[in-house]
Amino acid sequence: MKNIDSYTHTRGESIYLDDIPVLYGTLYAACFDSPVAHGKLINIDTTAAAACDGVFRVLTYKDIIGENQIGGIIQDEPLFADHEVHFCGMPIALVLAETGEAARHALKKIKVEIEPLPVITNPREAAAKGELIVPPRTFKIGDSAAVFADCDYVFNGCCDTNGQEHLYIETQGAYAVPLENGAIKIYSSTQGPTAVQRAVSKVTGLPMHNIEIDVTRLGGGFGGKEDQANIWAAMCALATQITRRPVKYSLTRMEDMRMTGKRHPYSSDFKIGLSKELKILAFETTIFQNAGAAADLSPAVLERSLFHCTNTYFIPNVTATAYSCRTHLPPNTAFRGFGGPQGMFVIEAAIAKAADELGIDAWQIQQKNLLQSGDELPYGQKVVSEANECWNKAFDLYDMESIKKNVDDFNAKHSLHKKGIAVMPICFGISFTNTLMNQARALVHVYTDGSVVVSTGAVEMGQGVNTKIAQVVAQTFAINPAMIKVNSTNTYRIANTSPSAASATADLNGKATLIACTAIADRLKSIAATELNVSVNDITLKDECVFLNGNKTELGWNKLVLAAYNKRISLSEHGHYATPDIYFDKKTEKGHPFAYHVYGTAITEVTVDCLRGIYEIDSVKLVHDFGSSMNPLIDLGQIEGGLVQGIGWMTMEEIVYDVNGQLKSNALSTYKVPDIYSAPKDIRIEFLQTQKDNLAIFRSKAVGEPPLMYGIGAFFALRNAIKNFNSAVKPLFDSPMTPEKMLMNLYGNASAFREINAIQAAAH
Ligand code: LUZ
Ligand code: MOS
Repeated sequence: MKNIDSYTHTRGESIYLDDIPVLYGTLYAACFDSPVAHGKLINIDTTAAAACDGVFRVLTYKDIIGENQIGGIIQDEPLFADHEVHFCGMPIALVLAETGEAARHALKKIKVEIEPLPVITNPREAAAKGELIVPPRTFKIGDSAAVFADCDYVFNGCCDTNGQEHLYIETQGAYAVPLENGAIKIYSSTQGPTAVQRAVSKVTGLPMHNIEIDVTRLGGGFGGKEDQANIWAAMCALATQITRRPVKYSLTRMEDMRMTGKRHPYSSDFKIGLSKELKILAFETTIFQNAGAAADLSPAVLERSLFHCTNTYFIPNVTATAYSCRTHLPPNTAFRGFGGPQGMFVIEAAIAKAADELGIDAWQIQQKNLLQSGDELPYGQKVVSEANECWNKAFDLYDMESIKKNVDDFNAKHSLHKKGIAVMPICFGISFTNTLMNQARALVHVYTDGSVVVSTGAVEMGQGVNTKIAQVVAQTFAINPAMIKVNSTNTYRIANTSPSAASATADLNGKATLIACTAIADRLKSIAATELNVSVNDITLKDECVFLNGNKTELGWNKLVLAAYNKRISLSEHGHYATPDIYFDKKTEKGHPFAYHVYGTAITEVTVDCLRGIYEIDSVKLVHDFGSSMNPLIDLGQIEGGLVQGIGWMTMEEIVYDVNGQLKSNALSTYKVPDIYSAPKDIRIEFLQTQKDNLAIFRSKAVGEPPLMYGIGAFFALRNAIKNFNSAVKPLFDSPMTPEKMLMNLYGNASAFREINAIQAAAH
């Protein structure tokens, strides 16, 4: 089935937040944010701003009616700075004006007096000073310390991954509208309508039932709107509460890049022990997460890094410890993969290090340690593995032997261009790691003309979830998708939603939809049995008709629906789904947190111009474990998008904060994201079609996040190309591999780049 949004998308008619027609009297908001990363806030002077043309009012923390608090997991994040600022970009005041231009003009007239305090931007420095968001956590299986003594080879090292800007095409924003009796309706560009409702409730002091959140769709989320949409919605709601006027705030790109958190940068140490046969016997890692100035989702992200610290390998002895470190950067947040990619980079770096030292290809080690069904992960879950199936199929189908031979031949012939290859196998756990979040609801109404409307907690953000929801309805009722409308996500129709996140949205909301539709379909079948005077067991719904023992009857869908209505049978249902069989005990750090795992293997080939340091991703050829895809076109789109986003994170996207915590890469002129020219020249995607029973909707495995991690292969392929140019170089495990860093690696000693960076940072 074609994406139900493709018609309006291609015509530019799809409605995003900024397309909602504004009501008469709407005020436009703009936020004044801290120019300093850390300091005492002595004074805020808004008088000149308030006097500007078109300005209606300026709000600060003093105007908050409820609590000045928007922290989710931990209550450590004020909406507006009160006595201290903790990061550059921290909201301090909100200007409300008749136009957006007037509001932004007035921002320049706000004066703040801030007494600077010391700034920390490095997570290791924060940890050394005891600046932790939560106590460290350790996942442990076996006894790594003891086993290292028995290993034939032991290697250690360290690695770094940088942050990543979400760069959703639609920036953050909200539009609040006053309703009667003090209630407020908020249109929000959020992945988590209930999270917004809770934050607004706290800041306004209104009970949740007086706050309606409505989301038609987002122009991208990628995790950036899982929690951080709350801020702008809370600001607009507060402004509406105070002024009783509609208030809209749609951020400019630079406001968005400056004020919102990003993917967490990580810095990690590792130690890996292997046998002569290349079995990984022991692995230890200590990871330092750069959380930024407040918790946001960092503790949950940290947890997912630990869950993925052995990627798709069976390692019998593992000790992994993770620190969430408080720094003076904007609070970092969810980003596709949610700490999983950062955890997986560490084990891949450890394997590459071992391969370097042993003078072999990393894939010889990778292949020998792939998970088999029944293997236990460090957190106690035993897996149903497709790791070897994906790997073997990729090596056969794409003929790894000849890929390698072609690369070797090329490298022998060329001295200034070198190719490199890497294999990136993945294993990603599906479910929110916080078990309670794995629940969802759906509301289905069948109207007397036979048309159907469905509402769920799922937020459409371009990933195609609404199309999948419509497919569930169409399949269960056996009706044409044109008869189905997927309604906006609204907290009055669906309460207590989990955010659309963790790749689990179609699974959770699809299952709730299936439950609701099945209940209605069962009632309709009973009616049909009565009408036809037969047993209900002989009835099926097919082709918009009632079938009796496989034969079409005269009783069509519309007639059946009307018959049920005439008999006063409910044509509506509210379905509730909670993932069965999952649990996790944080005391022992053991359990079965994931409904299932998604596997895959990608082979990446790159060519480096060794004179200039620039490079091309020649191809990424992968085999992906889709289960039984319910929508191959949508799923292919997710694989391509995730892959390219992952490559961007690993190669060209470079977030730069200076030592004062100022974001230097604060616009698209200074922050480079992949475009069509930097995407792989050739992407091949092969389905590993499996019919195994799993908890996915229609056995169609979750596809949102897993493919991002194929992008990690690009880093290691580039690294291998460097070694093919200059075998004396041992490039650092320091992502992203920008062309600049590539050039330094090709010619320098490997640490020259770091030294230059340190000199540059000091000069800022
Ligand atoms: N969000 C969340 C997520 O709250 N919990 C998770 O486990 C998760 N995983 C991936 C992406 N978002
Ligand atoms: Mo996400 S990182 O699934 O919001």
